[in-house]
Amino acid sequence: MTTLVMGVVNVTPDSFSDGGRWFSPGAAVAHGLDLVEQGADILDVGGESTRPGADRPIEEEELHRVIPVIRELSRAGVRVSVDTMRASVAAHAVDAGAAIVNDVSGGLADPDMARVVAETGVPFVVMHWRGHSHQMQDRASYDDVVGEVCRELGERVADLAARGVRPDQLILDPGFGFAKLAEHNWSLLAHLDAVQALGFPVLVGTSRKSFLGALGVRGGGPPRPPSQRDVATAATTVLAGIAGVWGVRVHDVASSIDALRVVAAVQASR
Ligand code: PMM
Repeated sequence: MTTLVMGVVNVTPDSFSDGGRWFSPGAAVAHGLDLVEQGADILDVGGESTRPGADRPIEEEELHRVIPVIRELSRAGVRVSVDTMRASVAAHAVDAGAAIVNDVSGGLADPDMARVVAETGVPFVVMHWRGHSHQMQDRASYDDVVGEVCRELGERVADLAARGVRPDQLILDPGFGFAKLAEHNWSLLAHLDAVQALGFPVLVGTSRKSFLGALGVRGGGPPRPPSQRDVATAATTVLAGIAGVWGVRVHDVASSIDALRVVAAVQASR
């Protein structure tokens, strides 16, 4: 099984790495089609920035941002996921053609999300989450980050199953950068096998995150800007590919496609 590449289409004015670049529907669709051209298997369309401290858009604004883009990309034959914490947005997105719901809160932010996911029957990405962006970094405290993330994801699985979501709908994501310090992200990347051992497909979303920007920066200097984190991101894609995860969620699709080609070529030569 080869690892899938999910290209990020943020239709937001304020996402940490590309906020504002693809904010009009036309620009977002063109960018998405470009990512598909580069080899993306799935496009993840989101209308809410989750960077630390970001304000949430109201529901109407989120719908206004994502639905036209999802409709047009789906019509063009693209497999689209909707990146949302709102059940109503997920439901409208599936109506507009989205084939996957990606919820960074794993169904915790909106009590109605489990019902919508159960009723639509689409795959559901359950990310490890400990709270909204203004509070999450206060909750980045662990004795054993790998054990605790796995336990908390397991609790989400049990809760969603109890609300009628089929286990075969679930994809788990350890939530890089969400209530995590750099050391926590590195531990999770080193132990993807523990997350996989929960028995579900796993999605890895390290792309351009600040723990990568801190690499090689000495003496507390400023991190490298997101635009200079794609080589490090591709290196994490190699690790994810070797681990055999289901998918990686990335901004720069071309470099992750190449990274996975390297993994495939090495594996074919064993
Ligand atoms: N990260 C972001 C947004 N959505 N979804 C999943 N499943 N996993 C992630 O790690 C994830 C996500 C934040 O990054 P962005 O601002 O570049 O979209």
